Formats: sequence, structure tokens, C-alpha cells
Amino acid sequence: MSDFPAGFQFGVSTAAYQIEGAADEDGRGLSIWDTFSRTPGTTRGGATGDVACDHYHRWESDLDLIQELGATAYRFSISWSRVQPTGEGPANAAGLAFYDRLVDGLLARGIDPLVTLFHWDLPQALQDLGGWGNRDTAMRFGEYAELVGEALGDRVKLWVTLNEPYIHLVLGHVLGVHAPGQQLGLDLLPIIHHQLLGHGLAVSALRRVSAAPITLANNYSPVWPKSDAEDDQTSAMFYDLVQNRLFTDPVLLGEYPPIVEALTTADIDSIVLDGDLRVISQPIDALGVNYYNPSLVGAPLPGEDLPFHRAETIPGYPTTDFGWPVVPSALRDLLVTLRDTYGEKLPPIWITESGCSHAPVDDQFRIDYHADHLTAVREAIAAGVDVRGYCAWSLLDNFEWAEGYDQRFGLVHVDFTTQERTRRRSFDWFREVCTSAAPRPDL
Ligand code: GCO
Repeated sequence: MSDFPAGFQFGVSTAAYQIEGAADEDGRGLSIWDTFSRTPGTTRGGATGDVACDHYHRWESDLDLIQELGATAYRFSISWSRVQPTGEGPANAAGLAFYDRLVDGLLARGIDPLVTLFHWDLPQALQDLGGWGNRDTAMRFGEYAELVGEALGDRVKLWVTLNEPYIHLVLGHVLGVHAPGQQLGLDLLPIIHHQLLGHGLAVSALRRVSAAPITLANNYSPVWPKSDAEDDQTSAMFYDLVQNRLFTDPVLLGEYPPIVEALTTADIDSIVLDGDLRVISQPIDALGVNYYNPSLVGAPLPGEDLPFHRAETIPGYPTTDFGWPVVPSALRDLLVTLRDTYGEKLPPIWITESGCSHAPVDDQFRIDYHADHLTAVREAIAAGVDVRGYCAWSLLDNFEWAEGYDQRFGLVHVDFTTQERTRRRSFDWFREVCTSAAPRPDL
């Protein structure tokens, strides 16, 4: 791994609701994930994030683990409802103080804090006003970004405004299997546009108060058409626009892909107001790429009530505990495609997430996963793509949303009864990777 460019950073990622627990402490308000996961029948085994990894109380020893790993970057997210319990108004000092300690704790250990502002846990009070369906939520997000930026902006090394707005859209607002559990049919443009507007307003706010670079983390999945048949090709093309371009074209090109007309019943001009796309497309400093697997897509079968496409199982590859196919070459293809699609408009890339669910502590499977995906990143770099870092998802086993605690993505195993942490074999392997990396030129 020593042939990565000097300064290439190796890190780990987590998200607030998935690890923190302490759901009712120090003035934290309710988020949509509290409401959703506490509703019977929404998550596997009725799991909630009430305790999760208890990271809120164990953060110091968890940071020690990251230091031991030799990672130079840690991507975590801030719980908006810890900082603003109702999603607006002055900061809850105790909530903000937690992140202040966390940031200082990272810097003291030589680890760069990469901070995500929104990883799906919207304050419930804002959901009660319509959530991302309400344009005001974008304004509130800008204010929240400014508040956090003022408090931490002198020390954060990279801001990530939104995490995977596409997944939040589809799982949370189309399929209803994530919070807020909505099924909006094809009335999706408000949820799409207000998340993006929130991103833009957050960029404006952060520029006022912090010199740190800014990105957003999108998920990408190369789309493979099921066959050469025209209807399969058309479905794949539509799916690619929705999955890979809906939240990237507006940010990097200042325009929506044409598919957006099919995602709304309302008049577009009543939602996308004059000037919005300028706010959304102001320059950012990096593009966060979350990658897990490609998608095999065909046309819906006759009589099947599916919009645009049908997702097919990809045969012939190893699969994770989740059943997701492991296809490292698709990460290289994706990075090259991003460069070819956006050219000069593409900022440097950070792999903000990649990883696999695999339970055993003796986890050669996870070692192979990360080794092969790092090789794919190196190949993309050799092909001229500017990639600056790779964050493994995840440091710890954690609350995998609707799947509860069954899908284990951690380099560190967590016993959720005792909270005992056990380093997996992949932890030791990743430590070799991190510690053999060429240092940053400025060190
Ligand atoms: C995501 C997520 C993580 C998931 C991971 C595995 O952004 O999808 O950031 O929260 O846990 O992707 O599904």
C-alpha cells in the first residue's frame, strides 16, 4: 500500500445515530430516527439507537482505538438534535460541548476530524413541520451549519454537508423503510431539492465562518444493464441518472438531469426557485464518494408496478453478510466515470465510505474487501483520477438502521450486551496499511 501518493489519507467513518446512544442525555432533542426506530415493526428485532455503541460515554477509548489504528482521518457525524433540540434556535451548550471535546480529542491524537452535518437524523420537530418536504428545513440547515461552523470551524479539516441524500430520499421517502417512513410515490422533488438547497446554504454559511474545505458524500453504484434489449438499456439509463446523477449534476453542473421531470407531479418552477441552482452549485473542494456495489438493472416485467427499473441479483461474485456482491473493479470504473463525466468540474475525490458486513472476528473476508478496493482506488489514481483519501466503513459494529445490530461492518467487533470492543483481524491489517502510508508532505 506504500505506492499511494504521499499524503493520501487512510481513515474510518461512523455516524452519530449509529454509534452514540445517550439518546435522552444532556438536552438532546428527538430525531426522526428515535421516533421511527421506537415504532414497532420498523427495525429488525425492534432495535433502536438508544444505546448503540454507547460512544457518547466511551468516546475517549474509541478515539484511542483510532489512534492505535494509525488512521489520520476520522469521519463522524453530528447529531443535529443534540446541538439544536428542536432544529432551530440557539445551541444547546452541552450537546455542542460533546463535539468540541471529540474534535480536540482527535487533534490531540494526530487525527483529522472530518465532520458530517447530516447523516439522516433530522430533528423530529422539523419533521413535524414537513421535514425536507418543507423549504424552511433547508434554511434551518444553513443556520445549524453556521452554528456548528462557528464552534468547530477553526479545527475541522473537512466538512461533509449531507450524507447520501439519495438513500435518504429512497429508503426514507419512497420505500418508507427508513425514517421518516414516508411513501411519497412520485412526488419527490421537494425532498430532493430542499436537501440540495440545504447543502448549498450550508456551504454559504460554512464559508463565512470556517476556512476548512467542504464536500458532500454521495453514494454511487455503477449500473449494469441486464441485457442488450432496448427496454433493459433504457431502464438502466434512467436508473443511472437517478442513482448517480440526481444529487451530483446540480452540485457540479448547476442543473438537474432530465429525469427530474418524471419525479414530480408538481410544476418544477414552483419548487426550484430562481437562484436556487446557483446556491446549490457554488464550488466545493472535494466530492465524497460512498461505494458498496454496482447495480444490475432491467426493465420491469409486464404487469409489475415498478417505476422505471427492476433491480436484479448480481451472480458470480462473493457476497457480504448483507448479500451485497463484492465487485472492487466497479469502484475503479466509477471513479474513472466520474472524471470522464464531470471533467474540470470534478473536485478531488475522497472515498468517504466503503466496507462490508461480515461478522467473524477472524475476518479475512473484510481484509480482502478493503485490500481489493484500495487496489481499485490505486488503479483509478494511476488512470489520472485525483483521490485524496479512503475511509473504511466502519470503525465499530453499529446500528445498521432498519437491519438493527445484525449487519456488522466494524474493524472492531462490539458485544452489544457488554459493550466490549474486540479488534478484528482486519483492524491489525488496516493498521499495517495506515502505518506504512507515506506521510503528508507537510509533516
Ligand atoms: C450510508 C451509510 C451508513 C451505512 C453503510 C452500510 O451512508 O449508507 O452512511 O450509515 O451504515 O452504508 O449500509
